[in-house]
Amino acid sequence: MKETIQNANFPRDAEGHVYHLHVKTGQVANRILTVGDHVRARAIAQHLDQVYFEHSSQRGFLTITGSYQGTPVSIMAIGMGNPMMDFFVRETRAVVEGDIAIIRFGSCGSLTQKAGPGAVIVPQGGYCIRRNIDYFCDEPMQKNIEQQAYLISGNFAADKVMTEQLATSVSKVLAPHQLGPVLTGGLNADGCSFYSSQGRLDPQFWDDNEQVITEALALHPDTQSLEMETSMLFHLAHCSKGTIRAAGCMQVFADRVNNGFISPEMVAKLEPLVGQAVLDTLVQVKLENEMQGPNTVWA
Ligand code: R1P
Ligand code: URA
Repeated sequence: MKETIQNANFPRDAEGHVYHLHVKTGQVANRILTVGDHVRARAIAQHLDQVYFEHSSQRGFLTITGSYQGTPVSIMAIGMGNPMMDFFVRETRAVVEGDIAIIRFGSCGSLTQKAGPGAVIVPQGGYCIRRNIDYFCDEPMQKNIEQQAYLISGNFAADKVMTEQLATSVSKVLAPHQLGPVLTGGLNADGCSFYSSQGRLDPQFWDDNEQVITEALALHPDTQSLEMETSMLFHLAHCSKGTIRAAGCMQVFADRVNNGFISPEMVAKLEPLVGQAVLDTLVQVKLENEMQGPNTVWA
């Protein structure tokens, strides 16, 4: 850490940079495409007309802000898992004035025969599957908390209008290339782990997860995808007091039904196209009090 931080409740440096993303007001746009990995972010950034600002933080968050078809957008790589989504959403909310639209473009495992490797899923909502560590604890502190190894939450809806526009845009860019299919109308599940809570069996650990996918499907029969951030995004948008709208899409990397995995060649074809569709969708979203025009000093 290089800077002096004054506020222990919501840490920022003297210039107003938030602690983990290391961005300040004027460096992040109201329309944000977020991904897990830096390579995907940079591939999609090729679509920008110009780049105003770029920063890779000490904690691994990459922010690229520029314009797409004349509209300010940010592309942000945040790493993996619900905590990284929490850092990203809260610290972004702290530095952006006005409403925010966020679309996550990730990769996922598929739970449906209809979506093999290379399919794209646009979920209408999502929930979380969290490992209940008290189940594995010799001395749990709360009564009865130890009974289930995995806790399956209720559903959080994605923004309906953005989700419909996103599904239309993704279908439109993929159709000429005979890529897809694009699946809509189902749910995403965020696992707190790529392994245990996504039902991957690992003989090196005590996980009791043989039934976790069956249990999730019994509660949420429309589940199509398993990944690690999108449901948390929907949850935080739900708790943002109406200031954040969110949608998501994911390319199927792991076919959990037939045990297949996507090829690097397919990823190279799919990512720039889906990224373009996400940007096309983001610039259509109607937002209140957006920072743009002569009053915003970018970067
Ligand atoms: C696991 O391999 C990672 O891939 C998925 C999961 O959500 C998790 O972050 O998303 P990304 O491809 O965006 O990282
Ligand atoms: N990302 C995940 O979280 N799970 C998968 O199976 C594939 C990508």
